[in-house]
Amino acid sequence: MKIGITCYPTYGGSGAVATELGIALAQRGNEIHFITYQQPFRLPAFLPRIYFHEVDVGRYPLFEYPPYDLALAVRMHEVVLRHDLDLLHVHYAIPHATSAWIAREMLESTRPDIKVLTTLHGTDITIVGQDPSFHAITKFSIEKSDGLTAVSHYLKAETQSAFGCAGCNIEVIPNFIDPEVFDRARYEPQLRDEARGRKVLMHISNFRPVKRVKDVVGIFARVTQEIPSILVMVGDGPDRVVAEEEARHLGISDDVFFLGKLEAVAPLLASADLFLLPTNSESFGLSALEALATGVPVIGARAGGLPEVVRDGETGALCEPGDVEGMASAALALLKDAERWARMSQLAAEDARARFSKNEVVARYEEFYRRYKPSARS
Ligand code: GMT
Repeated sequence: MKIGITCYPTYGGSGAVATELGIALAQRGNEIHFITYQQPFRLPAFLPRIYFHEVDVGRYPLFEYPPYDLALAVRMHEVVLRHDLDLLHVHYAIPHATSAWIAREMLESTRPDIKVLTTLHGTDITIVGQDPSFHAITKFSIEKSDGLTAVSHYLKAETQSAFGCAGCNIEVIPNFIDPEVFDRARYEPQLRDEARGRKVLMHISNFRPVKRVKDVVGIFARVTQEIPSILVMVGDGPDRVVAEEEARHLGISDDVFFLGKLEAVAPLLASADLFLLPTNSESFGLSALEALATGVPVIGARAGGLPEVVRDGETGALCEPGDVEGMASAALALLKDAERWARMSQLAAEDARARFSKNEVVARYEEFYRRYKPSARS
């Protein structure tokens, strides 16, 4: 199949999933065309059957806000025609599903068979899409998509209730990991100089307010009082300063390491003892899944789709959002019991492989595509 994929190419779960999906689909013989404003961050320079089409937004002094959505629609229209695509698959509803709808309208006379598939990832539904300035267009774009997937059952239900489309046919296809990449046994220990024998707690995110990074620091502060530890913070975003300030305020700055945005997180995860994800409402929690697959138990919030990924009490521990004390207690209990930690670590890696392995999930996407691919095409 020839598939156009649009996503946010920058650091973040939806872009990571879309890019890994495109790479895996190309490895299985499909032709993939990424249509985005820059090369997706997880896409290496060149891979067979993968092509990148940059969206260039024309500038004009009148434009205070250059219309990216329109430039994206024009590029989608052009790539469909030039490369004879079978499908457009967009990740994150806003504005990608809207641009794809415009492109499909533009293709009405030349390629009336082209279908638009949208994967809903999280804040496109739970935050941004519910903002009054975007609600109507998000609802419209969801309803106009030919096929819809959501990364968790939670997100499917949230979409149906927030946009009043109880009958919306949304298929749940979860995010996935490559078991060969997220494999604890594969990597040499990292962070030796930083940890100096202490436990390693880790958090990876885009440091947006919803992630509650201040809570991450708060949980760590309580843990390190009893068990000498370090906190490794990977990623960057608006609340990084909030976390840095909290670490200073609590007098633990020297034990908190901000590493910034890193592409390859698997080797670091392989050196972690616990992963912290206290997000208010995580639709899935790809970083938590990557941690579990690497044998790192997750301490997080019992909210959103995270309980579909982390088995509470078996592969990690979940508390109510904002319950810093509870999460710290759960972390301490686990770190104090080496046998329980080892059992949980093993089960986490096994469970992630059993339910979220790349080959099985990508095959589900292929099966989903086949339902929408123009029938006259081989
Ligand atoms: O929705 C976002 O905040 C952005 C998005 C991203 O690009 O990182 O994250 C969402 O999609 C990920 C991939 O499907 C999920 O793993 C994250 O849980 C989800 N984020 C939220 O729901 C907050």
